[in-house]
Amino acid sequence: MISLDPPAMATRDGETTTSTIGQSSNPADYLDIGSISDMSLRPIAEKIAGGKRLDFADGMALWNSRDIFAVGHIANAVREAMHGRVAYYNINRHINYSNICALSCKFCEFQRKRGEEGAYEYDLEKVYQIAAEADKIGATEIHIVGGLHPWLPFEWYLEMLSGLRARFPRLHLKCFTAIEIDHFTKISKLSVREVLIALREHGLGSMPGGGAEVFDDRVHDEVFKGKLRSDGWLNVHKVAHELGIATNATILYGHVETRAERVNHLIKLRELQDAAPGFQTIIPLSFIPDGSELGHLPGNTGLEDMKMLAISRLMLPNFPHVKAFWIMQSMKLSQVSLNFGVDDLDGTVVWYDITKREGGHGNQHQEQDVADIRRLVVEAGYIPVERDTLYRRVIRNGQDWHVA
Ligand code: V47
Repeated sequence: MISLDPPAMATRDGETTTSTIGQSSNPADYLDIGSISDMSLRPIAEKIAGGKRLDFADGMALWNSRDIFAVGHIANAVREAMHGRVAYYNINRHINYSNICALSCKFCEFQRKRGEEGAYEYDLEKVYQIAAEADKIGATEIHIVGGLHPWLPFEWYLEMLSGLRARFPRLHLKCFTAIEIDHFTKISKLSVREVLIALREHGLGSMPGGGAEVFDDRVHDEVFKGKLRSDGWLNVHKVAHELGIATNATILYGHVETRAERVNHLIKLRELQDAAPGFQTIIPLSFIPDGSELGHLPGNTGLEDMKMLAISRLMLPNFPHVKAFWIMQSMKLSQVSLNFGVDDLDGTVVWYDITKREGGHGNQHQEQDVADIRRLVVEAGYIPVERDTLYRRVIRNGQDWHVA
């Protein structure tokens, strides 16, 4: 009989606590270095076995290797040491309250200008109605992000949070990317710290990792000029962590950035996590070209997706979790990614507007059934564990749930 308890829990500094069912928390115990035929990867495996961090050159060696199985094997040694055979998922609901955005990022198929066909904005009642549906079926989290709306005042966002908090006290509110927080500082004339404190007082539970894209000025100017630069994104998350607000991080890969720029992005995240811990999860987002201004680009292959997830696991030992967001990597590849360093499959999602297959004509109803998530996890040889936003185990009886 297998226990559903997480065998090893990662701490913020990347170390693991003792296993609850006697599994080792040492990556060396999961590595078979002799089986790695690509000799350029053996020193990397040795470093991992010795508990050492990888540097930029190691990151590039991983990208340059054609031995995808060895890359996965090394990443999985770290994943198994941190989480054993557990694979997390959550029951959540995304609300994209408006696609009206002051920015015009080339990769973004979601944004519309005021009055443009397809532009929309929800009123508060609509937000509450969606949250009510989620609460009714026993969701644990609402993930709320939107465009940089040019005329909604800061008070609207505060009212949205306090309205949700009052109506649905069980739901964790994971809301607003660093880009939106920066926008709120401009419309409220408050500092980042003051904005975050106000949001928290009104119900903000944690922050998602969106808007990071690629921390590089060249890529920034080519694809998302006008958006907050990397130092601004990192500062918002630093302040959030200092206030005790947990956040996530992303990287949007597979457009105009180089592999070296991806490795640098991961190193910047690792450095911030050292300086101001508070990141829970890295979510590598696979660029979907359909319908965007970069629609001529081919998008990522399956091998590139697997490598990106595995390399994220290896470059970020101080991040407790690596998440595959199945909307972008697909559910099938997300299942495979459990053997490439991934320990979290995100959630049921339900409606998602930001990316849709087939561009603007794709379906926004993108829902994953819990039974299917669990089946895919079990089939891959892992133990499905429902978590809440802060990675605490959820004990569930139908729509009723509580945190272990
Ligand atoms: O910030 C936009 C990205 C992000 C495209 O924190 C695109 O738990 C691919 O951040 N192809 C939003 N990606 C999604 C996001 C997220 C998702 C799931 C979980 C969490 C979390 C965060 O989507 C945006 C942007 O980086 N994005 N357009 C595109 N065409």
